[in-house]
Amino acid sequence: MAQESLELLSDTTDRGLDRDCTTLSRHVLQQLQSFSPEAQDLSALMNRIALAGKLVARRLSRAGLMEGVLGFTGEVNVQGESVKKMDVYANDVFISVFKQSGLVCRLASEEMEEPYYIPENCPIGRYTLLYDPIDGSSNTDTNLSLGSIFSIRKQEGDDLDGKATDLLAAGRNQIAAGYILYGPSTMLVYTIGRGVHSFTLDPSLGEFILTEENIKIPEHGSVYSVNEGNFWQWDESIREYIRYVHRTEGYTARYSGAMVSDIHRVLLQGGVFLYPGTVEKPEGKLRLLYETAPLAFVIEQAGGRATTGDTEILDVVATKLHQRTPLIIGSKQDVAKVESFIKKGH
Ligand code: P6P
Repeated sequence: MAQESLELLSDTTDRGLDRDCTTLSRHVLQQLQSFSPEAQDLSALMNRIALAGKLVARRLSRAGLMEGVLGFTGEVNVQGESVKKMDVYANDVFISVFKQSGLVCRLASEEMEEPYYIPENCPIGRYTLLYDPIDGSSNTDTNLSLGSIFSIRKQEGDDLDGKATDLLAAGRNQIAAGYILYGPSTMLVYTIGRGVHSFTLDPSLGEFILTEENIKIPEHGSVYSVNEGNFWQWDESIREYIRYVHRTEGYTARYSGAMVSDIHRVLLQGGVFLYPGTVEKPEGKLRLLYETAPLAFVIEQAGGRATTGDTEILDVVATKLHQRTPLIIGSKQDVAKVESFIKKGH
C-alpha cells in the first residue's frame, strides 16, 4: 500500500482508536483535569448513569419480544399518572445500579413519593441522584423515542429528619445533569458545568463513546415544540405566540410526546420547546427537580435559556420534592420571543 495511504489509514485508525477510547468516565476526568477524590466520584457516578442507560436500552430494544415489558402495571404514581411496566423497571435499575456504587445516599424519582435512602452508603456517599427513569413513557408501547433524565446534587447538611429539604435548593446547585435518549441509537448527553457533551452507545463495545464535545445551541431555530392540543387551556399570551408562529414564515412544529427527544432536537438544531401552565394548572405538568432543572442546566451550558415565563428555571427554589413548573426552553432568541408575548399579555 502506498506510503500516503498508510499514513491516512494510520491517522484515521489513530483518531478512530482514540475516539473509541474516550469513554464517559475518562471524559469526566479530562473535563476536570484532575484525579482528586471529587473528580473520581463524579467519574464513577457518570459511569453508573451509563450502566443504567445500557440496562434500560437493552430492555427497550427487546420489549416487543419479551413478556411483561410493555403495558401498564395498573398502579397510579405520586403524579397521578398510570404507571407503565417500563417506568417501574427503569426506576429499579437506577436504584440497583447506585446501591452498589457506595456513592449515592439518596435517590429521588418521579416514580417515588419519598426519596429512597441507602443508609449503608450514607456515611460515605454524599451525593443524591434525582431522576425521571422513563420520560415519555406514553411512547413505550409504540416503539417511539424515550428518555431518562438525571441530576446529581451534593448533600447539604445531615438530613437528620429524612425530609431531604436540601434537595429543594435552586437548580444552580446541581453538580451534574443530563439525559439518555433511547432513539435509533442510544445517546447520553451530560454537563458538569463545563460545556455539554454527547456520547453514543456502541453496542459492539458496550460503551458510550464520545460523539460531540462542547455542543452549542443555535441562537435561533425554526422548530417550535408544544402540544397544541392544549391550546384552549393556555393563557391568552401563549395563544397569541402560537398564532404568531402560525402566520409567520419559517417556523415548523415538531412534538414527539417525549421532551428529551424534542429538547435534544432543539439543542442540535435550535428552536424552542414549551410546556406552559394552563388555566387549571398554572404550574404546568413538568417536574422541576428531576425534569426541568436538569434540562435547563444542559441547555444553559450549551448557550441557551430555560424559564418558567417569569423566572429562570435554575433560579427557582422548590417548596416540595415533586414541584412542577411551566417550561420554555431552547435558543435564546426563541425563548425571548415567547417571553415577549407573555410580557405583552401582562
Ligand atoms: P402531553 C412525558 O410524560 C412528558 O413529561 C414529557 O416528556 C412530554 O413532553 C410531555 O410529558 C407530554 O405531555 O400532555 O403533551 O401528553
